[in-house]
Amino acid sequence: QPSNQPPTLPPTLRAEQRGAVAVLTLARPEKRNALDDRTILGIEAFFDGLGPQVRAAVIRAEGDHFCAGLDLNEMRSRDAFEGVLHSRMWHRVFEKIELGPVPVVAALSGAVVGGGLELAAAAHVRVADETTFYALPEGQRGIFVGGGAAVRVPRLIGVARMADMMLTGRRYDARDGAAIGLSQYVVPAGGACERALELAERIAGNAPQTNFAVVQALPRIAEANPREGYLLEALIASLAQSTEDAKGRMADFLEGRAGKVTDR
Ligand code: 1HE
Repeated sequence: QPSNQPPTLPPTLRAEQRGAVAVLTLARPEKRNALDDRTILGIEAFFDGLGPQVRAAVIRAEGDHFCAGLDLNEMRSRDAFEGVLHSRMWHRVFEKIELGPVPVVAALSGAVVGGGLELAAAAHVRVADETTFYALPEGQRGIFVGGGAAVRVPRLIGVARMADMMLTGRRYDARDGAAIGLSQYVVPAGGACERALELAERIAGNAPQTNFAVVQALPRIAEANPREGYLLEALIASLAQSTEDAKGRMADFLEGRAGKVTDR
């Protein structure tokens, strides 16, 4: 249950509030922000604890690398069933990002690999700086993705490109990654966080019913049978446009008080 008390986070994470934007920082640069269990559970606590004042979130990282993926030290000591439970824990936590209360922007740099790409893929908008590179080294380590990549990465780049990354160890740099859909933005080195915050502030200024529809409804509609998808789209569209908020925003435009799409 969200409360005004900030959640207790492990030392590998830091949270701060910037206006309506909640910022989560991966703070384990000495291990390239490798994700151990306490960090995954801390990410869950952060998203569970977002209060009603939060309208958007940013995930960023300290150091040169966004995230080196699963902490390989913890992997050695898991048996098969524990492995299933561990993977399901990642699924649960990353679903709280993807289908959580607010849109999430990820600020990427350096390595976005393995579980790091899985984490980034759960966000709604990815901003990569020019140092960013993507890889799925699971193929080289003799393992498989387990944090949702087999579902989310093909949505971004297709099965064939993901298979190539895993089979051949192919890396994509920031520009090629953006071209195939791994990020929506590429910015100069060191600029990802600032741009992510700008975008998050813009998102936070949207109508909450629109952000809700984009986060909760859009991915489900896109994957639904089209017959159900069109109906769900109609229901959500009607719900959004019948709010006082939407009526006010449309009147603002018609009466010359709101920006045009050419203004940005
Ligand atoms: C780690 C990890 C890690 C770094 N688990 N400790 N992910 C990988 O296979 C990627 C592994 N990492 C790398 O390829 C490189 O570390 C990087 C390209 C990300 C960065 O290179 P570099 O030269 O800047 O750093 P480094 O010297 O390799 O690493 C610095 C330290 O971080 C070092 O520890 P130290 O105690 O010797 O200083 C590394 O051991 C440690 N480190 N990455 C543990 N991943 C739910 S399924 C998901 C499956 C996966 O994610 S598999 C992919 C795992």
